[in-house]
Amino acid sequence: MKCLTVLQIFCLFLCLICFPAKGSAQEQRLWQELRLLSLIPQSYYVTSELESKSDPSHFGPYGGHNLFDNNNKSCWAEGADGDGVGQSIFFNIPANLSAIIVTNGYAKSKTIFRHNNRCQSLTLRLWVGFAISGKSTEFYDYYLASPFQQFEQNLRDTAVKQEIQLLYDWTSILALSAGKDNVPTENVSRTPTYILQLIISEIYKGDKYNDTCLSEIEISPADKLLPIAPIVELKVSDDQHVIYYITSENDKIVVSNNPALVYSIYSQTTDREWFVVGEATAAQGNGRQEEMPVLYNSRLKKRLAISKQGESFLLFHETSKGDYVETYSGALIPLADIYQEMINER
Ligand SMILES: [Ca+2]
Repeated sequence: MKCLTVLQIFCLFLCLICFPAKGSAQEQRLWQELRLLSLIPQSYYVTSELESKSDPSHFGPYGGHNLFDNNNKSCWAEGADGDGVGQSIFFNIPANLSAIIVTNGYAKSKTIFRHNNRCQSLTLRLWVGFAISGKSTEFYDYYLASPFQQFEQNLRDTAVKQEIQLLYDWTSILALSAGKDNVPTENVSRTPTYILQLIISEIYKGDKYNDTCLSEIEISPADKLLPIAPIVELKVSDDQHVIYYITSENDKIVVSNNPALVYSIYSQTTDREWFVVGEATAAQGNGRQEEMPVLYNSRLKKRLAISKQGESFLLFHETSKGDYVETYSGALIPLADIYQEMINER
């Protein structure tokens, strides 16, 4: 048996110094299971929430859904023991996303903002995930995911919106997604999902409660248009049984298809995300068919027959203060409230 000489040992040592990172980084990339509550338009998962409902079919008053409702009067409040440091939210984002906009604390009022903890610093960790085939349930989608890059971001102690630039190396991330590195390939979708995790790492102390809150997370509007193409036209099929829309990418998306009904569109918002349609039964009988005006959201593919006041919806009012739908008697209902109602109906 030949013994290693001092020179050989030295060379081996040099090799270990010079080439350790490349091989080991690939071998050490760990994949673990993550799950997101499957919701339109935003899937998410929170590690805890205040006054949590154990049943996933019901939202708690401070659940993660409040982060994506475009409403500062609702917030996610973590529900762990202590001040909330270490608690986090996961949500999916489009590839190449350059920024998110957050509203810190419980922004409902100045007093409520001060009463509760706010985020002083967040760790923003980007995961690359692949949906696990056949594992989705009614409520959750499961991913095999690996943390890719993370950075720390301080937040100002204010209820005003603040932008966080996402300083990720998307070129490398997209290369990874395309199959480099040891990406899992068995029993997972080939399409990558990008999941952003915000971890509370430091807090501003509330003067009354010890729960850390965050009111809103918005995907930067400029980026939002990338994955979700604008709606250019809302249409009813020639036989009047199908409502669909055409996107700027020329995709045809069916909102409702019901051979028992005939549809006619009464009114729509400028972005065509909301419309009122007259619904009548398709059965041919004697006499005139009554048409019922029904409010629809195109993206959610959901309908709301009558308002809380028990009246029909008719026209839209788009103002600088917000968008409203007018009821038959002239009451104006914020579309943001109806959107929340539709999201809550599971
Ligand atoms: Ca909110």
